[in-house]
Amino acid sequence: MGKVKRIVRSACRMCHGVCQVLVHMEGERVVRITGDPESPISRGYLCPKGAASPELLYHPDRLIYPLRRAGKRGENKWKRISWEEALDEIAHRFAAIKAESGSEYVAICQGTGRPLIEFTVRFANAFGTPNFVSVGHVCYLPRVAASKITMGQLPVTDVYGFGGKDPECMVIWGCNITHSGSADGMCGGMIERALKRAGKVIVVDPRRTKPATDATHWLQIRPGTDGALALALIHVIITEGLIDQDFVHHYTVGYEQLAEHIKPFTPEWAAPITRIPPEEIRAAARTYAALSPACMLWGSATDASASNYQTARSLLILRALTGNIDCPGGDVLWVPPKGVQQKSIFMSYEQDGAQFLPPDKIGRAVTLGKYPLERSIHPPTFWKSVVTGDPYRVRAMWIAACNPLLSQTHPLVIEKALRDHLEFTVVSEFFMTPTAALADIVLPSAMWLETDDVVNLHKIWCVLARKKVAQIGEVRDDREVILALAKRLGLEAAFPWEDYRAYLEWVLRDSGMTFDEFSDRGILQGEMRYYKYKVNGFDTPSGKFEFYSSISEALGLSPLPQYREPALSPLSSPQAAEQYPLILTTGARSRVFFVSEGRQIDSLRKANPDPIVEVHPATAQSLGIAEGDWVWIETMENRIKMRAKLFDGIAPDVVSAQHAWWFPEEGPPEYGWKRSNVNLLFGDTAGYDFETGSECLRSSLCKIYKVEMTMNS
Ligand SMILES: Nc1nc2c(c(=O)[nH]1)N[C@H]1C(S)=C(S)[C@@H](COP(=O)(O)OP(=O)(O)OC[C@H]3O[C@@H](n4cnc5c(=O)[nH]c(N)nc54)[C@H](O)[C@@H]3O)O[C@H]1N2
Ligand SMILES: Nc1nc2c(c(=O)[nH]1)N[C@H]1C(S)=C(S)[C@@H](COP(=O)(O)OP(=O)(O)OC[C@H]3O[C@@H](n4cnc5c(=O)[nH]c(N)nc54)[C@H](O)[C@@H]3O)O[C@H]1N2
Ligand code: SF4
Ligand SMILES: [Mo]
Repeated sequence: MGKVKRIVRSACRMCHGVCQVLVHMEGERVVRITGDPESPISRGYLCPKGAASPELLYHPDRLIYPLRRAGKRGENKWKRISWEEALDEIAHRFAAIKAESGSEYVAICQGTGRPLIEFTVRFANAFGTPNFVSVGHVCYLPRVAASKITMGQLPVTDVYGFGGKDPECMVIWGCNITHSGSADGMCGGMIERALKRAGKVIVVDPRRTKPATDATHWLQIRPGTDGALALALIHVIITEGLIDQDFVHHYTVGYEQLAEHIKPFTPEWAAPITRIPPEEIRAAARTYAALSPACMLWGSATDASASNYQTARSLLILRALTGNIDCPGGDVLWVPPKGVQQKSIFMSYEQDGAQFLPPDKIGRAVTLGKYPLERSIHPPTFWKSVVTGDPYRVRAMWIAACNPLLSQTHPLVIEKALRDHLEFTVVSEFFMTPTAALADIVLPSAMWLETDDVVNLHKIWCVLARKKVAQIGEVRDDREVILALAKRLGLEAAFPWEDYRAYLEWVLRDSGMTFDEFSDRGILQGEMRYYKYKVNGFDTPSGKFEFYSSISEALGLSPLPQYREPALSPLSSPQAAEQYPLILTTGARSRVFFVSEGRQIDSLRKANPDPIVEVHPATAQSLGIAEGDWVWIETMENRIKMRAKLFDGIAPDVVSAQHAWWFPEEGPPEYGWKRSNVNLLFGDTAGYDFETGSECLRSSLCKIYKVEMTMNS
């Protein structure tokens, strides 16, 4: 007799997670994932990563039991232990270090936003450690900080048509989610649809992306100079009188100062910096200002830059000058669904558990933080402190959902910290990774098909239901693990829930629904209201949109937007550029991999088998490089190997390299992580943005040359 077939509606999370999907089951087995055509948030969209979910679920290399190190660090000798043993040992070690040295001697590290963040941040706060290490300085948080400070909340592109209007003009600024699938709670499929409907499209990208090919204006910017372009656009809009008078007059402060400040930033000033001709800058500014509504989709390209906060402020100012804030088809402040606890730290500053931090630990005395806009600890600063012991040496660490050896800069320092200096490291993971290989305890985590959830990480106008349909080995949802650990450490005040299910019920408590009822509905939507600022003002000190930022000023930062040239560039360091004549941008997303993930998943790896660096054909020819050749990419810090892909949609002196490459098939201890890891190319030479600690991952200097095939190479 055949197995019973059924379909479960759920929500994918092979990336940050935004799409509603149908999980096709045969008996207890997940056989296929398809997009859910009835979903209002993703309307049937599915990318290759989502489709590969069953391959991850059933992958033979998955971690399925807790492991304790049995040999030397990195020797790949492990002993299977029970969850009880693992949790007892972790609790015992963390508590002992807290008693002996202080709670700040235990650090928590998490990578990009994933559901567990609502508990890792809370756990760090409850335990009392300020040392929460995250990649926020180069991803998303600079935009969140700029938005919070300038207008109270992060504006999001309104492409769903709730207000009865589609965007007439769309700006796609350093973002490529129609290719990668999704970011920041936006679905690439929905953007594709909106692009087709929009009259005009402006793309700001050094690479000719798909939307750039079809755009009204493609501004092929020199990497790292977005801040200059933004200032010039502001200049044109103000000097040509293209502003939305009503919005600017009634709902903003500091227009006079901005207009004065912006005078020198002409298109002629910006052209040699950005390499965009002044007339193109003017034309794009006029298009953006003339069409209404216009929205702007921004991405991580401006985050990993020398002045990310200032650039984000400029991009907010452009939206405000043109009156595109909180209007149908513009950039809106979503109204979340009623009755659902906003557990996302991006929505509610209370929910991150800050209230549990002991008052004496809020100050900066014991933190390793040093940047005024930092909400978590700057990774390069952190890892160096572990190696040098300056100002003190953290003793234990819990790395949950992060692969710092691949995703962070200074990986050789990180390796040394993990191998030689940390006394006790726990890693929660799906697979053994180069990072997990250096841990003392490895915990197996549940992937999305193995967990129930109320999904509202980046989703703003809706929450989605995710359903547990499978269970491999002894994997557990990370939040279940954190709850169990919190109990052992006496942190019930911060974690009052009996178990993970009780937590989900609490999240829905005021909605009048149980998790099962919610799960049947699949989605809960907020009721969108536009122009809320007309009634409530903006959540800023002045109650208005702040062109002139009072909070920036109070923090000692420039209250009006600025541009800073990256420290390594043909303009700022011409001598270095003689030796390293190419501009290197890294980390443009692969469609099939999520950062360092997916390299062991066959269907995905087939689509992108090797690490790729895009090179202009003329440059390749002059260097004797052919399509598919292995080349060295060398910076002042190090060199790595990738395969050249010839692409005439990039400037001749710019190359774009994929990030986070390792080779699971090569096995422990290193899994080939030192061969093609782009983050080996970044060190201290470029310095850090003094406001956020950001690193210029999108604009550095390099040279490339062909790998001579010898026996050793
Ligand atoms: N050079 C360069 N470096 C970059 C970037 C760049 O553009 N250029 N981008 C930066 C950006 S924007 C980001 S956000 C960071 C991302 O950095 P990371 O977050 O470290 O990246 P990932 O490789 O996606 O995730 C790390 C690990 O988390 C595991 N994982 C996934 N989901 C879960 C889960 O639910 N539980 C647990 N326990 N583990 C899970 C995966 O198996 C993976 O090994 O990288 C940054 N690094
Ligand atoms: N498939 C897939 N999806 C992902 C991820 C993934 O790894 N794979 N990662 C997730 C994460 S953590 C993030 S943060 C988001 C990031 O997603 P996005 O914000 O879309 O960022 P990227 O794809 O990294 O880069 C977008 C564009 O920026 C361009 N770019 C490079 N340098 C510059 C520059 O200096 N200025 C400008 N204006 N543009 C530049 C690149 O050419 C690229 O086309 O995606 C998320 N979604
Ligand atoms: S974009 Fe993300 S949520 Fe959507 S199908 Fe792809 S991996 Fe899943
Ligand atoms: Mo990110």
